[in-house]
Amino acid sequence: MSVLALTACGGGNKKPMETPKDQLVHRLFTYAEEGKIAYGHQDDLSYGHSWKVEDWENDPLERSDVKAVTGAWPMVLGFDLGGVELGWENNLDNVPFDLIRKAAQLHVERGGIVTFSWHPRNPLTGGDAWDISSDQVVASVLPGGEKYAEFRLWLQRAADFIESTGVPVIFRPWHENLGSWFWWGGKLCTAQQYQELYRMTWLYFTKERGITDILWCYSPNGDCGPEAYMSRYPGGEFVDILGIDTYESAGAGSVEEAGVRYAEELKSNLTYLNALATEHEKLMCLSETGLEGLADPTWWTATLEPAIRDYPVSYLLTWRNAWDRPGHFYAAWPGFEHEADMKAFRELDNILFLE
Ligand code: BMA
Repeated sequence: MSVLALTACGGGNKKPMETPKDQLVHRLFTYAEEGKIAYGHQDDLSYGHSWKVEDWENDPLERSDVKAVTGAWPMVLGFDLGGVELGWENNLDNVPFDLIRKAAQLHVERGGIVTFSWHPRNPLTGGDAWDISSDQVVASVLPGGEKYAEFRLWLQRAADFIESTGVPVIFRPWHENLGSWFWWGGKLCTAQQYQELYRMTWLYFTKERGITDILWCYSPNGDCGPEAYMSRYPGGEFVDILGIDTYESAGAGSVEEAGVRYAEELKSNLTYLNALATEHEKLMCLSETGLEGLADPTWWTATLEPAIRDYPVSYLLTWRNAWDRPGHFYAAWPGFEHEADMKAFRELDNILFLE
């Protein structure tokens, strides 16, 4: 306990000090209660559409596609830890972990919120997170499995990195667990194995390492219904936020039709998520969403916002603007033909950016 905490507890005041995690939980609950939704963007300070930070040590990390378009940074900054488990210097998308640490710290100092996803490699085959050639991978990392000892080292490296940031973060490991595109996906392990994997991760961080300033986000892919959503839920003790990853996809038909479909799906997902969050007394968020390439000129204000405004979504995160893949972007960038709509989105009263 710190001296400050001791002082706060003294003088007859028995109320324990709020931890950074408590503060973040309260902040997100307040957003939800007030009908506000924080906007987030993956990798925002490290690169954008056709640019990237080269010399992170001497870079103020102020550049951002979102800021260039809207005048403000995203409130939530996402990064991915893929590669940290092997001690890589850069993550799977070539962002240096030292840059990620610096950006996370700066962003919190500026008043923002940080979230980490994790696409770890496949510990059994040596492939990447998308290597689904074996359905024995989760079994292999659980106690008694052939990769258990090695996997503990992976957890250690991930925990070391998160701890080294010194800031509270929203962590959402083992995401999109109902689809079968990651080695921890629906057809690749049983529900019980999945739950053991999630709990083992939580227990290692929380109990073995004492890293308690993490908000744990459970974020299955959407469009599944409440039963499927909860079918792999690790349990209330291990989760702070109920999230959902769901994207608009072009599919057949026009851009307008795709938008209508997405908005309907989103609303039905958020309806059951809201009921579950209320029942389990958890926060809720739209942990990943977006429309790759933003072909819909009014996607932000006419599709996304109307679909989410009536739900207590504490934050939403759109995916990355790849610097080296011109069509792989989920936020507007300066010069993009439909950039005005994202600026209009930022100006809405219920959407929070980082001023
Ligand atoms: C995917 C794509 C990939 C990327 C991965 C992890 O959705 O953006 O290019 O490597 O996320 O960030």
